[in-house]
Amino acid sequence: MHKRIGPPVLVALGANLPFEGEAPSTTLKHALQALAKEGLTVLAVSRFYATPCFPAGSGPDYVNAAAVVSAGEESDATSFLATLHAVENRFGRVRNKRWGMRTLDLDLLAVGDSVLPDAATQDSWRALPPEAQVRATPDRLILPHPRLQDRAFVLVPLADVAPDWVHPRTGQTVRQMLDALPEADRAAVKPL
Ligand code: A4P
Ligand code: MG
Repeated sequence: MHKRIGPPVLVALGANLPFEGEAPSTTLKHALQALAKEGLTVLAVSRFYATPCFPAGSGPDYVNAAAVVSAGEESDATSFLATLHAVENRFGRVRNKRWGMRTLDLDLLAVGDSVLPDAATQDSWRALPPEAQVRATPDRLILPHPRLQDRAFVLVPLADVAPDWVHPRTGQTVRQMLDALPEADRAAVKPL
């Protein structure tokens, strides 16, 4: 019997604090193994990158990476996010401050070309001005991840594994989104 692959699921990984004495890059490797144990098939993993903390000066540098995973037929976006949160918790993630330092952050960037909860809501989160981004935290899953197109620390790793993925609302590929960022942002993301 054929196992259906389902839509590609794009995941961003980040960490900027050690967990149980292990460096962030080790935590990311273990997190990828944990996703596989949760039944996800890890199809591709980007290089690992050292990236300056955003907002600037708010903590140590991050290690960031991206992965393409598949859940076969079990491709419900909400259960993906629950799986990511379960793995974050296992690696010591404490949610105290939004955009705060963390031992592990797993964000769901996209599930194929799904737009959630609907196009108008995704558009309004994507268009949020920077001042409002700091204050507003979504209380439900937004797909694609609303800040995906803004961040070199997401797009540079993602371009390793899914350069031709097309944003379902803007029509831009990962490569095009990356090219639209300031050169200084791209240059600050360095392979480990
Ligand atoms: N949520 C809605 N949509 C999504 C989605 N597509 N993926 C909800 C993940 N979560 C989503 O997330 C806050 C709320 O957003 C949750 O209730 C979730 O259901 P969170 O993971 O609890 O909190 P967070 O991680 O602090 O917020 P967020 O928005 O994920 O933070 P960011 O935007 O990921 O920023 N600098 C560098 N260099 N590298 C980094 O990786 N990461 C952050 C975190 C800040 N600075 C960084 C990095
Ligand atoms: Mg997060």
